[in-house]
Amino acid sequence: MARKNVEQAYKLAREQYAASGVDTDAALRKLRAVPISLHCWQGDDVGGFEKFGTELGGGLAATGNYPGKARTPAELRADAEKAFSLIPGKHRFNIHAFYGEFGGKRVDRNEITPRHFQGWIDWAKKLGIGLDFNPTFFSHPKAASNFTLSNADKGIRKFWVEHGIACRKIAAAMGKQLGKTCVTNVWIPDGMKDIPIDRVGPRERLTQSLDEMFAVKINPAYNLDSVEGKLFGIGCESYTVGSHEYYLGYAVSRGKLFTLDTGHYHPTETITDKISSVFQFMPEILLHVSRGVRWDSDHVVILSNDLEEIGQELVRGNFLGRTHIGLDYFDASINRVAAWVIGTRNMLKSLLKAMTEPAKTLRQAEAGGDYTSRLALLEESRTMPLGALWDYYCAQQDVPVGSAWLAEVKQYEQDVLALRK
Ligand code: RNT
Ligand code: ZN
Repeated sequence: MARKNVEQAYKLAREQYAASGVDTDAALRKLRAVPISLHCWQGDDVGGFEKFGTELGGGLAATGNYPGKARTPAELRADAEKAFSLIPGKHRFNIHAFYGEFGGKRVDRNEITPRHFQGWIDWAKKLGIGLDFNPTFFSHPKAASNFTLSNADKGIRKFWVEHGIACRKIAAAMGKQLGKTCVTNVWIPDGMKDIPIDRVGPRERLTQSLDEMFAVKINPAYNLDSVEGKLFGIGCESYTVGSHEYYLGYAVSRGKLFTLDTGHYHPTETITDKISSVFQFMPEILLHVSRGVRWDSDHVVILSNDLEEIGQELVRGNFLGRTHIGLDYFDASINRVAAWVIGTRNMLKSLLKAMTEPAKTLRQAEAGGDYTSRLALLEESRTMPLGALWDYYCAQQDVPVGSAWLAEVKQYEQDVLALRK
């Protein structure tokens, strides 16, 4: 679309929003300040760069065989840069521990150091972005039993505690060198396919392991820890040690962040109503924005009602300053750069939509008991010209407007991805 048309459409839209008391210029400024953390693992189907020969485990499954996935850190970085260039604003990159640069050596998980991530840190510095981090408690021989931090075997438990500590030190190095706080997310696959007799023991051991892992003091300006619960995984349908209630309690009692993954609840349960609830008892949270479809918790994020409601809760509750927004999905059946771009652009659109709802009028209606107006105005606001604001924002941030980004991804596929054989 011609720049002139984008500007004209924005002007008309701005007037329309202003009529309902909404300042769209202010909304765009606000949106500019919200970083989204792009997850490295969409770029290579959660493969990582270790040479252990272990398949993706822990109940995680990336299905599809779209050609061109990144095979090296350099390729993954190039792909991520391509994605960043098609997304308005400044964002972050979220790295899993098994994406370190080990120089062809077999470095075990409890031996990794900031040195193995210096390439990522230097790259992030060059781009002026922050990094986030994750210990990798899966795709490893010592995770084959599906018990890591809650394992009954002392040696295995110790190994994973050491991994967790090593990761927190790496994260601190990232935060320190980049001058941007890193958030480390702890997710473990521990659980059982069939009905357990002992639900207590693993949970007691998990608490002990986490306490040991977090006993090492790290400056919160460099790294913050978060813990992520889950309902079930593939091959782990009957029991998950780190359940929602488990980690909520752990996070509150230990002063940790809590991760809400949108794909980790009952299929009809959303996280919308959880956000303002957990914020009563903790200063900050981490979101893993994903999309559950039947048994899979990790489809590419679309601009669904569910996503819009998350945006609304973050904006209405004034929670953006206390929320770290990360994406978490992996689709190997479509172009992986496109998967990042689609999900991130949708996350941003949901926030922009929330930032431009007629908040004052809606609140007044509710406070005055006029629920008729609340519902009527909310529904009318759905068809406001959000697209015109979004296009203008993209143009302003120098990224492709509308679907023009797709042509760039296709070109990149032809020039770069197709050569990866
Ligand atoms: C798994 C969790 C976890 C992972 C990543 C790869 O169900 O959502 O966040 O997706 O660590
Ligand atoms: Zn997650």
